[in-house]
Amino acid sequence: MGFSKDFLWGAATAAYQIEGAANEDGRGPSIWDTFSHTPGNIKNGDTGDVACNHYHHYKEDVALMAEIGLQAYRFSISWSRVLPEGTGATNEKGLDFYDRLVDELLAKNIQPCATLFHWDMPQALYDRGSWRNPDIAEYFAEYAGLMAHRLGDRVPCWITFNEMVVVINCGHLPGSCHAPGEKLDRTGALKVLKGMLLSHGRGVEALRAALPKTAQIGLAHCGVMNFPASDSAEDVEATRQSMFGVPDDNGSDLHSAGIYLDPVFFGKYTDDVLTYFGEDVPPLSPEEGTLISQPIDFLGINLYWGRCVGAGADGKPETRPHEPLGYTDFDWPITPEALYWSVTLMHERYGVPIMITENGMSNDDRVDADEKVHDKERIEFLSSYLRELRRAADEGVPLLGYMQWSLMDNFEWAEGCSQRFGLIHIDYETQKRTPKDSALWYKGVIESNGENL
Ligand code: IFM
Repeated sequence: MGFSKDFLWGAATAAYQIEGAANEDGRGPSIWDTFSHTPGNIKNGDTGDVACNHYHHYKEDVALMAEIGLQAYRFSISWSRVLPEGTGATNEKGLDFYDRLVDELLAKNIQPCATLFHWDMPQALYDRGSWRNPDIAEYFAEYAGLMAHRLGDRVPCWITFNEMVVVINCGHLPGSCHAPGEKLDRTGALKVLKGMLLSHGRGVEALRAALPKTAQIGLAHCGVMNFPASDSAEDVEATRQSMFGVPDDNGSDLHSAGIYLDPVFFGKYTDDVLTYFGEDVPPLSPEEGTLISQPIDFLGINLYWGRCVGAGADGKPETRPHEPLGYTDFDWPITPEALYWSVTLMHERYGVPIMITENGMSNDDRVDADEKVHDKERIEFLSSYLRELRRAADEGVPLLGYMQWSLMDNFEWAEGCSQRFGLIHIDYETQKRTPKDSALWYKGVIESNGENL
């Protein structure tokens, strides 16, 4: 069966990671500007001030996308570039940038897919209480409506939030290494999450009100994405529990999809979650549940690796030893089976079509004497994961597309520019772009619609 004929092959990026032009054309500061400029927060003192300078190189970048044969491009909008204070006065030059980017993509027959929030909250809104401000969902809806009115005639695919899991775990808990660098307890972090969930709900409402009926709206989730030690019903059930239930032997408190996605799809938490978190979890009224669980059209999954899980003697999930295919430059284990299982189990639970909104690896890529980048590790990585995705397609899981992370090397948050995830190599000194061997390989995959994997 393989991938459907309208399956979209693309690549993804995020505004703060690539755009640069941090202080140009009226853009307001975001929490990532503040965080990256605070000494000691980012490896080598890197910032996103320039990054890939995509703001100025976007035409060249779109031309490279077309050379690779991309059918879709997932990018994020910098909230503070279009609304410098997060609400109120708009910045015409910022809006104009996204207009031009979208037009350039369409001219090359590449479908745009816009993410509204990929972590760079306007600093002005953060200063007003951030996700704890009782008006935050209205501000988010204002932003969503603004972008939908501006780009909705040309952008058919929208994502509200990217990885709430990472926003909470890396930005708001002890040990946080991402902006805003808050160190809250569990109660505080769950309040932040509630603000994001309500904002997602109001955001979907605002998008629906402004977009054509054909628009596809989703959100992008990561978190625990495990795979069973065997195909036995017990191990598969234990894997389900590890992904959607309360923490298992190796899970940390705030990773389960049950905390993030159950409210989005069911408007409430399971009894297990309520019992486990007790009073730490802020209650959701029926009206709030209905708002948060506005129907959406797809679930985006960002998948890099997973844990091998089996059923313990009591049936509960336990982590099993597993030899990965290798490790990425980030030291993440290479576990392609996690892709098959995550899309299968996520679709089973939530029932909507799935889009892979991120998948890829960081690698120690260099431009060789022949002026090429021979990243055979990435080709091996991507083919092994894509074969697992095709297995899910063969079994009938509805899959909308695959957005490789990332189109180009970029500012990898706390790691600065040291981790290279791109299909395109960036020389940060000269801003020279060099498509890697994996880009050429991906072109062949796209042309064969994944048949040649
Ligand atoms: O670079 C990030 C991206 O912004 C969100 N998902 C994971 C990627 C790799 O760490």
